[in-house]
Amino acid sequence: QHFRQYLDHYSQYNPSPLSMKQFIDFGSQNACEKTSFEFLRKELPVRLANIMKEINLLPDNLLQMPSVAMVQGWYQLSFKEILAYEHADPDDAEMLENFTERLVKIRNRHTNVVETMAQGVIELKESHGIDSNTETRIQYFLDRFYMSRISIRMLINQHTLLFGSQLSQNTRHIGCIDPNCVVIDVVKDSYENAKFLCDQYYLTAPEVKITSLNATAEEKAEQIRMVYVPSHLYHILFELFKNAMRAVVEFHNEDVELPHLEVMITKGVEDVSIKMSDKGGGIPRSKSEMLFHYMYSTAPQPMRSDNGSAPLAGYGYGLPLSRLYARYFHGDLILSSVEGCGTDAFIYLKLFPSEANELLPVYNTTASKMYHSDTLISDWSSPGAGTTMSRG
Ligand code: W6P
Repeated sequence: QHFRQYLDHYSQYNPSPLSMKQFIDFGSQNACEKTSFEFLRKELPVRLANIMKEINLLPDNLLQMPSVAMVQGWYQLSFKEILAYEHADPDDAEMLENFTERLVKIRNRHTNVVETMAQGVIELKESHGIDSNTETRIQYFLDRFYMSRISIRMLINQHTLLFGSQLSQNTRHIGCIDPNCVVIDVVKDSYENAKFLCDQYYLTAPEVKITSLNATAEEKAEQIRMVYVPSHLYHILFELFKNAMRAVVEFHNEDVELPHLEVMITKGVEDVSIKMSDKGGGIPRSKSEMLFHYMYSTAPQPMRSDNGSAPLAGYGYGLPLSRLYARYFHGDLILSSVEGCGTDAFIYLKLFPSEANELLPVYNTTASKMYHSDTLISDWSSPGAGTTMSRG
């Protein structure tokens, strides 16, 4: 079969990260479908091949889990489907239309990848168990795998929104990018929706106090806008709000009044920073790192409430995925907790569209080494390990 050769070939190219500016420029100057097509028919196979090579390096017993095999199958099929356009004539209008429809089908095929991979990890845990080396490697893989997925969906979304059948000419958006994203609107929207869930689950929810500081503007109260993907920011904020609300309600379950959440939005020279503070009792430092562990989140199956509704937060991939969304355009998400008091969450987003580049995993020898067992032996002491001769 030629499939392996194509995989080897395309995986040798590095993915080409685009900046927010490039996405914008591309989408505004009477967007050219032909150019977009020519870029994607190479770039999508490159990004797919790069991550498929890493899937191949996963431990055998994980690869053999039915859910993981299924995800791998979707990737192989989509890879082949895009390769079919390798020699297509870019001036063929019918073919271009067909390509766009194909992208929509591919996007739909991959809708449940996150849940399905999570299921695969559960399957592995139940059938073989997961040692700490395997856990480290799966954490490393999932961060890269989901980041790759975010980036591929971004490319597909831009192409299908700009050139698809349902043209969205009337909005000020460029594809899924809002060049004038009003940050406080996304904060309020995500707060209201998290509050709705919180009210439903706990019959109460904390209020929020939002402050805004446009530090570089003449008028410090001026509305803070930036170039961003509102759906990504919403995803991050919604997740943080749910976690903060749960902490506050559960920590103050006997109290009549709940302490407010506080959100501060600041626009500096380089960054838009959003700080969300809760007085939900915080978490011990020993557990704070685990908030971003897929494995930790995967462990207990979420408790369902009496009416079957999902719990407000926790035990999901919400936080690790939110951090990936923040990092995707070279921002970040940092949690800082004070046990006994509360938690601050900081979202940092790059303001300059030319510096907000996609952050993409690259398949190379460094990446490949992460999947080989002999690299992960700790070179710091662990308590009680002194009597064991450990030389790796
Ligand atoms: C907590 C734990 C957490 C995670 C994410 C955001 C806020 C909070 N608060 O106690």
